[in-house]
Amino acid sequence: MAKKSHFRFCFGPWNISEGADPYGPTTRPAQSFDWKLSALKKLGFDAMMFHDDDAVPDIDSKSHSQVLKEARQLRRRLDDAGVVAEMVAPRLWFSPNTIDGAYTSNDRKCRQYAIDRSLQSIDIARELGTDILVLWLAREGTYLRESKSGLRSVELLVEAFDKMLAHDKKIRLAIEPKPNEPMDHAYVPTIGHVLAVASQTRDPKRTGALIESAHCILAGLDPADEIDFAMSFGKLWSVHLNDQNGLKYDQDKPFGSTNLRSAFNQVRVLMRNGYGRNGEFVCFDVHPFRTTKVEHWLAHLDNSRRTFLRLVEKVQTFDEKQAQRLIADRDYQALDQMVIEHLLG
Ligand code: XLS
Ligand code: MG
Repeated sequence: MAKKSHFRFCFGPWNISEGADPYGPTTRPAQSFDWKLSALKKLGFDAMMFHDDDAVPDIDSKSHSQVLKEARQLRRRLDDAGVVAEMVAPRLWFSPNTIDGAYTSNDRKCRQYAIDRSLQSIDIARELGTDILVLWLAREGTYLRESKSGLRSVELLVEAFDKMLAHDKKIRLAIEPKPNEPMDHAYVPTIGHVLAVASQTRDPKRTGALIESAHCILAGLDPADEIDFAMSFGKLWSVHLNDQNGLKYDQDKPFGSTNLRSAFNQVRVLMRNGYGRNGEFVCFDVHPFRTTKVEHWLAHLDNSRRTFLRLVEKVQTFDEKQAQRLIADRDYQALDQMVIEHLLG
């Protein structure tokens, strides 16, 4: 019997997506925010993540005071539903102002737009009661390297982060690295890059990381090792667990869908390092397959959580003593088979 798990779970409204891809339109009709919120409750999740314009739709057409008013209204809806806001993330990849990047755009006015929008997202986060600002640096990179200077881009990133850290003494920046897509090459592709940039900011203690499994795989790295690395610096403040079949477009598959052993190792390091003990949530950044029918629309979220909890049991029942004996004997062949049979059993 598994011991009760302390983990709390989360997803974002964009994870109930409609099936559009670059080659075809949506395959499911859009659902309202209220429908998504009640779906989250029904599935037994505890928190929701928000882009700034998930929290306040059409954000660029509204005044700052109107944005904050709507954020406060959202907070009341969340409180009534008993749901926590896990984070807010400025969506800096849709606007005409972010075509050439946001903080690293070559156009000063566009850089200012990105900073203003980020500072406003911090104000939204405060209204929603979260101290985490997630920064997926979507367009901070290039299609061709000659178009920007990498050194100058790091300076611009640090300047932007410093402004955010100065804007609110409590906010923590959780940078979500990804090596490519939409860009050819991104400037902050891995957790090592995140921590290096964090060390240059005015408050490295408040600058940390969010790890997404698929993004690690796209960088050719092992998500469990990336988790261990971030946690050895006390810097893992959120995770986007999902899966990815090799070096392809960003797939956001259900957790464990492609590589169950990798998923087991991710859960194992999270448990070993006490993830969640300081209030961190387990978030799934997963999408339904395009083929998914409306009646099966939430299965990818429910399944990711089920798989995670099954793997918690697998970690709890893994024979650590036997593993240690095999390690001491340097019998890694037997250790390999032991892991396989444990997962099959
Ligand atoms: C995209 C990212 C995105 C962030 C949130 O690849 O995973 O969904 O998690 O801004
Ligand atoms: Mg993500």
